[in-house]
Amino acid sequence: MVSPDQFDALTYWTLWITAAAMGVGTIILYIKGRNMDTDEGREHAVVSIFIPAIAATMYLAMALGFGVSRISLVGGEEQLVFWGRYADWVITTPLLLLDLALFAGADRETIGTLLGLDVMMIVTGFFAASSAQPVNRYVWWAVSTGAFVVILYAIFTKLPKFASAYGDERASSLGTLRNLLAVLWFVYPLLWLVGTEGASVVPLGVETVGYAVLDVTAKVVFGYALLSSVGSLAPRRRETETGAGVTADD
Ligand code: RET
Repeated sequence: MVSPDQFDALTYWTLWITAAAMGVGTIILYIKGRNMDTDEGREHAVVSIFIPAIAATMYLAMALGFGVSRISLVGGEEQLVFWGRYADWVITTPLLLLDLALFAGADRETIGTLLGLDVMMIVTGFFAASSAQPVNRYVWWAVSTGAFVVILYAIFTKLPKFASAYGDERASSLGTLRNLLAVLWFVYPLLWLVGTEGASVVPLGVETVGYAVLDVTAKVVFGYALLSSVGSLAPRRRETETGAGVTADD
């Protein structure tokens, strides 16, 4: 835990504004989600709404200085670890991939593989950010990027095959959503490298703004686009009659 008065003004205010923006994003997706009139739509709404809600909590934690630690590097330099980001991402990035994979109609094996790789990517990214030995930071970065490359490979090669089985329209919407996700996600490891966790070419305030813009887009804009696509397509599954023959004990 650090005292937030140690942040520069840009970092401090960006954390607060993003916490509020994620709160607003949660409400927007909640309103959008309430209008989903299929089981499938409601399923996506639950997944999508939790994503900015979790981020709002973790941004609040960072703004209060709770989600941030200070470590000493082997060379004697001090390093801030914004572990709140990793706590956010380790839950929200698997949910984002789940949202996309469910949209494609992927099987459990593919969903499990994607989510497992994703957790590995974020956990090893956290090891990168927390390593005291500078060279080890890059070793972990490379391991994390390895997992990321396999995720990209899977969403570009496997998901389209599943989506095509449900028609051209779903396949084309999947392509658009997948490209949006891939472009946004691709920037994270690069920002990490140039930011204070890596080469420190970019100062903390700019890095914080960069992550904030990426996070809001990858969660709220992506979530809204996904729910809109779900709403405009025919459901993948046959709808069960609400509640018919189903009890809470089933
Ligand atoms: C790190 C650093 C180590 C290498 C790699 C990374 C990738 C992070 C990604 C994060 C995505 C976050 C999202 C948040 C949504 O709001 C951990 C930065 C590969 C891809 C989408």
